[in-house]
Parts: sequence; structure tokens; C-alpha cells
Amino acid sequence: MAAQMTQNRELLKWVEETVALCEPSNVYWCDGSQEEYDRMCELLVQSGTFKKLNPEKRPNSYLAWSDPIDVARVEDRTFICSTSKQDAGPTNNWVNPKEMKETLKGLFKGCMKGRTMYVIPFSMGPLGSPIAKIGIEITDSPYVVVNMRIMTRMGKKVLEVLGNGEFVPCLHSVGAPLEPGQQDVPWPCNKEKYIVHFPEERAIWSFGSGYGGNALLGKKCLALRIASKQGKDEGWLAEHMLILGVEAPTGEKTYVGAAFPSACGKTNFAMLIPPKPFQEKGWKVTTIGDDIAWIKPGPDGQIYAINPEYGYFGVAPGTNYDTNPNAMTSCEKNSIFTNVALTEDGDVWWEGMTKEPPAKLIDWQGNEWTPGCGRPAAHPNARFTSPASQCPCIDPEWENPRGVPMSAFIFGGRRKDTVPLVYQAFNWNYGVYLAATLGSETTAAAVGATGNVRRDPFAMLPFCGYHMADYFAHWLQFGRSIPKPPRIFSVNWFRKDANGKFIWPGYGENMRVLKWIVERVQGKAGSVESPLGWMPRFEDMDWEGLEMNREKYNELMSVDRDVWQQEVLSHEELFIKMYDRLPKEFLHTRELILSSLWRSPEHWEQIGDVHPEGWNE
Ligand code: SAT
Ligand code: MN
Repeated sequence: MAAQMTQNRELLKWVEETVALCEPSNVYWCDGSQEEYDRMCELLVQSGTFKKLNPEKRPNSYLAWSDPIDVARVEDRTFICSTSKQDAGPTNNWVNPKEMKETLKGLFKGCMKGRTMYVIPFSMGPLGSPIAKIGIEITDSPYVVVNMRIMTRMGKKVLEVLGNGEFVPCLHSVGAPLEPGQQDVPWPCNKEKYIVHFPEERAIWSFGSGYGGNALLGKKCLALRIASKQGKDEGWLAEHMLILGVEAPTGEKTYVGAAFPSACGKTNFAMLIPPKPFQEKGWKVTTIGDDIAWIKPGPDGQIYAINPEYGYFGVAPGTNYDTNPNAMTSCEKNSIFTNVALTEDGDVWWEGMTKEPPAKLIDWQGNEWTPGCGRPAAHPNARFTSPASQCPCIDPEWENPRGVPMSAFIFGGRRKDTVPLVYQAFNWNYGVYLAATLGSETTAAAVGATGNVRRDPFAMLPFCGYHMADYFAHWLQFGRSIPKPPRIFSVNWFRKDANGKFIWPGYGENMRVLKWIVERVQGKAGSVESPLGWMPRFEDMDWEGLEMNREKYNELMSVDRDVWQQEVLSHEELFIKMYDRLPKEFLHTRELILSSLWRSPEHWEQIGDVHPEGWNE
């Protein structure tokens, strides 16, 4: 079969070597057809990995429950094995590549015994687009195969485009060989996990996990860690960003990219539905992507972005027809659910899906569940995998191989205090600084404690394939190289009041912030200078249809000088680790913020008496 599908010598050689190393009982080349997908899903049902959901409720959809030791990305088991340790930088785990290869070869030796080895050709980005990249994933997980068919353009047609060209080899095994006669488990995996990147060689080896970003290697491994390094070498950006389009009542379209750490609402923001009064006036939001953006300068001096993915791997808990109807519609059919609960009538359920939980469920660990039992029914990092084409608000340009022109970048974290709802960076360098010092409370998307504030530069901390300070320098350089760089903004939807309640309603109401951002880009919206950047005054925002008063607004926007002094000083913790390579501009910017914080109160009073209070105390 292989010989019929490709003549690519490198590929054939790599597959042959991998067969010799992993010793699978079969090799199967994926053609990407619907028939193949259905057959594989059937296989997964038979092996107990999948439950077929009630076709009347959830046509052509399946549910998988993972092993409880395999529910999220494993950052402490993720490695960037560049030749020199210096190039991986202080924020990545590093092991000498030669040594790591030896370890991996030991682990992969015979690791596919008793299993089929699948060869998955996939394209990140529209097939044949000059921006797209081709990868080949070799895996022993049929769960990975069917998820890859939703998340990427996959199969025979990719090999046709590849011809004799280059590809990124992505080797994956769940690391659970089967002895003859041994019964397989529903979710095979290994206690020992290695998610390894060789950035110079542009290769990925992943062992022991079958979950999401650990196993669907086109996503975080290729499209961010490897691609960020390629972007650095070639003058473009691979970012952990959603891309959305905003259509103003005038018909003018503005595309923005927004970076948030995992499980901070990127999918919700990407699919935002404007509040009623905004819809009536003619505001529309469309989706290009919900997780990853590849951004390149175009021949006209503008920068263009594509979504390299083909589907959504979205967080299920909290998603419902109020918070994100577009995501709910996207996963109505042809979807795979991982670690959500099963209802009595063969559908799925998760926390927050409906106001009233069902009276009885089977939880994500296969146990009976009732509303008062004290355990969550779905894992907090439970996911749906759905085709992007099923999203009702998908942008008509989403498959345009040229990409869409970008006008603004938004950076946001999950911060219960300190960070105001929105502000605009004074200029590109300043924006790069604010993105570099982005802080966020940790979530269930990665294994480990949740709720601690950590610095997550550009929301790329777990995804940057090289030295983080070089990445900052690359961003500064990128801005210098384009005539009219996009505007940069900071947002925080997650600020809480003294009682621990979210002050900002979020979701569709984020349109109000988005509108201000878009109008800033167009030079239409007003603002006031604050110590942190340009901020909207109360009257610069459109409040129609939302109860908001100045007092509450000021609470959302307040900048406490003492708290901010601490915040700025804490940037130092991140910087100290990378001092030798830190762009000198950063030190300058830091000084500017500090001095601006402590400028005389009169200065801030002079700018106008309507600006958010807080810093002029
Ligand atoms: O598991 S993934 O890395 O794909 C999802 C995420 O953490 O963003
Ligand atoms: Mn993500």
C-alpha cells in the first residue's frame, strides 16, 4: 500500500526504520477517507476505547474515557532537546539530544508489539498553501488517528502534495506493547512519559501518553514548538492565539489575534456572539481559529495569519448554549468527546452544560454519578474534538491560503486581581513587554496545582521551542520589520470583587471590549493615558444593554500603585533567569512603567477627571 501512496524516499526509509525499532504487528497507511474513519471508530468501539453515542442525540459521535493518569499535557515531561542547552533556555526542560535519543530508542524498542502502526500524513494549514507545513505522524493509537482526521487535513491527498518534499517526522507511541494473547485495555498508556522535540532536526518523539497535546503531534508539538523555531529562523511567528474577525456596521472587517493560556476561554472568545443591541447595529464576529496562529509578513507590508488547524479541541466544562452556542453547534455531530460524562440516553454531559444536572450519569471514570455525590462528572480538562467547518460563525476566509490581514494582538490571562479589564500598549515594544510579562493562574490543562499565578510569556511558556529571551527579541525584530505593526492590547476577563465574584460578565459581553479595540485600531475610539497604557474611559465604551456604572467600572479598571509596583518587581523573577539574553529594551520599559506609576498625582489629575480612579490616590 505504501508504495502506491508515496515514492518519497525519506518517508519510506523512516517508516522502515520505525517498523524495525517499534516492531508493530501491522503497518497501516491512513488515506483519510470517511470510510476509513468509520471503520477505525468501529474498531475503537470494539476495543472499549469508544462508546458510540445515541445517533439521534449526537450523530456519528463517540465518547472516550482516558486512564486517570493521562488527562492533560505533562509539562515536566516535555523536552526541548536542542544541541546546546543555552538554546532551549531556562523555561524549557533540556537533555542532550544524543543522550535523549538513546533513552527514547530504549523506550521505543518493541513498544508497538501486538499493535498496528498507523502512518498519518497531515498538513498544518490549507493543503498546498505556501504557509502550510506537512508532518507525518506514526502512532500506535487509533484514537490519535481519528482525532487527527478532525484536527488536521489528513490522508492520501497530503502525500500527493508532499511528493518528494520535506516533512516533520512525528513519532508517537502509547508505550504499551501487548504480549501474545494479552487483552488490551480501553486506554493504553505508560506511567513514564516523554514529549520530546529536536528543534534543529525538526523532529518529534512522544512516548507514553494518548492525550491531546501530548499525542496529537500536529498541534502543540509541531504547530507551536517546532514551528516557533522555524518562524524564528525564517522571520515569521507561530503563536498560541485564536484569530477572529470583527465586522463593523460599516462593513469594515478587522482581524485580531488573541493569546491566552490553555483553558482561559480562547474557544469562547473566538466564537463570541455579540450582545443583542450590537447585533442589531450590525456587529458580527467570525472565527478563523481558536488555538494557534501562524503569522507572516505579506508582500504588501501587512502581516497575514492562518489557522494551521482543521478542528477544535475545546474544553467542555462550562460550555453551553448561553456561554458558547457556536461551540455547542460545532459539537452536535461528527465529534469525539474525551473525559465527559455519559447520560442515560446515550448522550454526553459536563459541568455547566445545563442549569440542572441530570439525575443520573456515568462519570468520566465510569462510575455512577448523582448530583449530590461530591465528585465532578466530567474531568475539568474534558474536551470535544469537532470539525471547524461545523462552526456556524466560521469566517469565509478561514481556508484562504494567503491568510487574513492582522490589525491587533490581544494578550490575556486569568487574574482575579491587579490587571484591569483592558488597556492598550503605548507602542510595539511596550506591547511586547506586556505580553512577555503576562501572568495567569494555572488551569487543569496541564498536570499540576491549579490557581497559582505564574508568568506565562505570550501564553507560550509551555510551547516555545527555543530560548524565551530570543523569542522576545524575535518579536521586537518582527515589529521593526513591518511598516505598520498591529496594535497590542492587554485584557483580563477574570477580575473578582471582595466577595470572590467575577466583576465582569465575560463571554458575549467581551464584545464591548473588542469593539473598543477595533475602534482604537481605526483611530475612532477615545481613551485616557494611564500608567500602564491607553485605557477606555467609562464613556469610551458602549454599554447599551448591560448594567454598568462608573463605580463598578472603576473597580474593573483600577490600577493600585502598590500592587503594581509589586507586579512589576515580580517581572524580575522571570527576567533574572534569562538576563544574559534579555532584550535591553525590556529594562528600559520596566523603568518607564515604574516611574510612570509614581508620577505625581497631579499629573494624572490633569489628564482629565473622568479617567478610572485608583492610580491617583
Ligand atoms: O492538550 S492540548 O495541549 O491540545 C490543549 C491545551 O492545553 O491547550
Ligand atoms: Mn491551547
